[in-house]
Amino acid sequence: MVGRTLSVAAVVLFAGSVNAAIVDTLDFSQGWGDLDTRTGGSSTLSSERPRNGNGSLRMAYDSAIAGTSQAKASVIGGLGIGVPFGRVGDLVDGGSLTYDWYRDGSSTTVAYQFVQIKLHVANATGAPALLVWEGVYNGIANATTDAWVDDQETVDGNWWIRSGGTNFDVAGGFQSLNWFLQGNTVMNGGSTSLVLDFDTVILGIELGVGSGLSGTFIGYADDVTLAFGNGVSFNYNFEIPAPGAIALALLAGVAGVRRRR
Ligand SMILES: [Ca+2]
Ligand SMILES: [Ca+2]
Repeated sequence: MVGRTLSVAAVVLFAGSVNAAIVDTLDFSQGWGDLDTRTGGSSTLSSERPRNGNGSLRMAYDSAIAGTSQAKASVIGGLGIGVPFGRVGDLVDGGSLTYDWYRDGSSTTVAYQFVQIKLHVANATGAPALLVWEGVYNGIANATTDAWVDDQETVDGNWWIRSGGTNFDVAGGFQSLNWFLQGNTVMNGGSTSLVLDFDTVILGIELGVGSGLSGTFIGYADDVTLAFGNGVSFNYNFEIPAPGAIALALLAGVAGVRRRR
């Protein structure tokens, strides 16, 4: 119920606005931070494959360290605890969710793997679920390597849902966002997926790779754009801090140390 109240406030606050942000730290101070990167995996801001500036989000793992069932890198972005970006319905209705991705050719994991995108959502009762878009379920059997793929569109594709601790990535479970909003559910064993509705809101955007895959992976993502059909949009450009900013931060740190003495 709290989530629903906040959603109304947020829609009013951001109506018709374009919210573009540079993300050059993953400590959540700019909304983005580590969610579930595990031992043997890493999620960092990197200058190795810059995009729209001096950097991008680098995600990597090595299942020899992580273990195949654990190999994972994952970050999440949001507006704050319980503050929604907007309604999934307004995303489906003329909106778009895009990002740029890059798979390094040195990766040894299965050829369809690249950084994937997920939406953390809550239905009208506040119950949470995860909606997952993966290239392999959207006609990408072999990921492009050593080149950026620009503005990967996802909204019109196939998604699957995770709720109540169960992945519903089973036959019949790969559906449009609109199909889920209509209240349709998926069965997996004795579990049924959460019922979503047209008041379902987006609370977070996750970028990640893994788990469950063996081998090594190095990839990048950038230029995440969440645009609703009502004109509200959010854009995130992953960058590394400019040298001046690093120097200032170090000076501030030194000053802080001195003050504490
Ligand atoms: Ca960038
Ligand atoms: Ca782009």
